[in-house]
Amino acid sequence: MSPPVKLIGFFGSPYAHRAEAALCLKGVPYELMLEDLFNAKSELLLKLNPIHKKVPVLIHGDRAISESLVIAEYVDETFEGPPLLPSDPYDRAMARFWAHFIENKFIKPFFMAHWLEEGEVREAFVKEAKELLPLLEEQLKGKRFFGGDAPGYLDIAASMLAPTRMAVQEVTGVALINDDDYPALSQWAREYISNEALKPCMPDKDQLLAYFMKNKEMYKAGVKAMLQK
Ligand SMILES: N[C@@H](CCC(=O)N[C@@H](CS)C(=O)NCC(=O)O)C(=O)O
Repeated sequence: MSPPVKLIGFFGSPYAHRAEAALCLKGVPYELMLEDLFNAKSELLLKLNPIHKKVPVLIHGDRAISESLVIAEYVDETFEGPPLLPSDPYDRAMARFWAHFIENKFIKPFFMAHWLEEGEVREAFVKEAKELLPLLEEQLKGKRFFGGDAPGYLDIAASMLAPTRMAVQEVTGVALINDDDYPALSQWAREYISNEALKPCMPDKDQLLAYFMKNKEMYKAGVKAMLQK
């Protein structure tokens, strides 16, 4: 029997959602342990992720794994259930390539464009995001999900463009992803949030909206501070 699975997460964290999504898609039961990141981090989080001190952390028996995409791959390789990564080595490499693209090239300009105040700096990020978005749109051509007919590893990697992006878009009024410019990405996001297998771990839309509304100023200040580093 497989040891119990626990996940240290945080409501509103798109990274924690990735780990939950991997567990949900594989049909792995897990206990969610929510951190209060705005106050004190738990001793457990600090002990299990001493290097980054961030959520998510997956606990599988006496093992702990950090980093959302590393967790997704671990979950895929460890548990039975529908594969998250493609079986063909080239397709697998491509899924990892685009996940890397999202992580290291796309997320920053895209979310900076949402949270920054109007100005030249924001405009530069908007321009960059608009240059990159067609590349993701292209990946969805003729497919419901990045992974094909069902969500997989790349959908998990891109998942912050679904529930998180939709809430952030509503709170900031910035709509870079919209039906006119990016119909495939827009439709994908709707399919993602309403996917049956993902339902148990999909954050409640109103709660997510309330979370970003409440913390709007903190996010705005956070992105400004990131630029000054
Ligand atoms: N690269 C990490 C990022 C995780 C991350 O940034 N988590 C945030 C919550 S969304 C966190 O724990 N922040 C706490 C902190 O920065 O101290 C991953 O993919 O898991």
